[in-house]
Formats: sequence, structure tokens, C-alpha cells
Amino acid sequence: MIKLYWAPRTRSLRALWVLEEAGAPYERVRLDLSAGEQKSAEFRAINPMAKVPALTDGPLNVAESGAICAYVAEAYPDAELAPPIGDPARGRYLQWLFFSPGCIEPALLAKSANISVRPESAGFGDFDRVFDVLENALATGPWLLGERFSAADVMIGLDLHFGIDIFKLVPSRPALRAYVDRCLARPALQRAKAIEAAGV
Ligand SMILES: N[C@@H](CCC(=O)N[C@@H](CS)C(=O)NCC(=O)O)C(=O)O
Repeated sequence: MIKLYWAPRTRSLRALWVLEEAGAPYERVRLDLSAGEQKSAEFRAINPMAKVPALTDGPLNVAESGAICAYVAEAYPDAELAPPIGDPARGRYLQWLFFSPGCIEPALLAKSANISVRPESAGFGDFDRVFDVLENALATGPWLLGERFSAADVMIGLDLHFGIDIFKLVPSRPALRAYVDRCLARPALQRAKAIEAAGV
């Protein structure tokens, strides 16, 4: 059975949400980050980066929230969280899955740290371009792949929720706001948030 190593108010919410969407049976192991439990030798054997989330599934270890979303989507195909190999929608699915750590996170980091970078050198181009591209992708919606919800929405939906609602770094454009609200209305995300609030 999957064992999820997690902590509240972290990127673990992505893993909780995707597991809840998949309907996967899983056990949670909460780490106390302030006590440094993520730095134990036992946990570093699972994630050498000493960060949550990470999961084990029998002998398999996987860390990085994007990789966890991809793994869960493929391990539970009946939940239809990823277009299968051979489906043309898989191209965009993979693109959006990688867009979160590859473009959105660095754009948010650069903005919050007030770092300016040459758009030609920065993988994300520039901050406005990232959110213009997302706004355009969501113009037809309701999800990044149109009518199909996918694990990429877990990554990007939470990036936008945090970027707009929590860190207030991303301007709340109507298409982005409506998309975040659709994500927040999903029962699986509500269950994940309830787990986070309960802390167990
Ligand atoms: N790229 C990683 C980032 C994971 C990450 O930064 N986790 C933070 C919480 S959001 C953490 O574990 N921090 C504790 C520490 O670094 O000691 C992912 O997407 O999973």
C-alpha cells in the first residue's frame, strides 16, 4: 500500500489531492518539519532532498510532487487522471505537468525575491508570459485539457491557488480565478484540505 510522507501547509497538499482524486488506499505518515524529522537518515533514504511530499509503494520510492502526481495517475488508470500513451492529449498533459515546477514555481520565486532575469535565459521567460499562457490555455476550460480533469490540474490548480490567494503574487485574472474556484469545489481537494486541517 502507498505510504505518503507529508506535512500540513506544504506542497504535500498536491499529493493528498491526487491520492484523493485517484481513490487510492494510502497510509499517511506526518513528519514534524520544525522538529527536523525530514532530515532523519530513515527519511533521507526515501527522499535524499529531505523534503516532503514523498511516498513509498512497496519497494518503490518517489519524491517531487510532480512525479508523485504522475505516479499516482499511472498507478490508478481507472481514475483517468492522465491521458494514456498514444492519446494525443498526452502531449499537452505532460507539458502542463512539467510547466508547474519548470515555469510557474521559478516565476513565483523570482517575483517574491524580486530577482530580474533575462527572459531569453530564464526557462520561464518572464512572469507575465507564464500567466498569459495559462490564461489563454484556460480560456476554453473548464480544465487544462478541456473537458478532462487531469493530474496536471492538481499541480497548476494549487500553484494558482497559492499564487493568488495565499502569497498574493499573481493578479487574480477572471479566467484564473474561475479555474481556481473550480479546483476548490472538487470534493477530492476538499477532503485533502480537511485531512490537512486535521493534521493526521
Ligand atoms: N520540488 C519539491 C519541493 C518540496 C519542498 O520544498 N518541500 C518543503 C515543504 S513545501 C519541505 O519539505 N521543506 C522542509 C525542509 O526543506 O526542511 C516538490 O515539488 O515536491
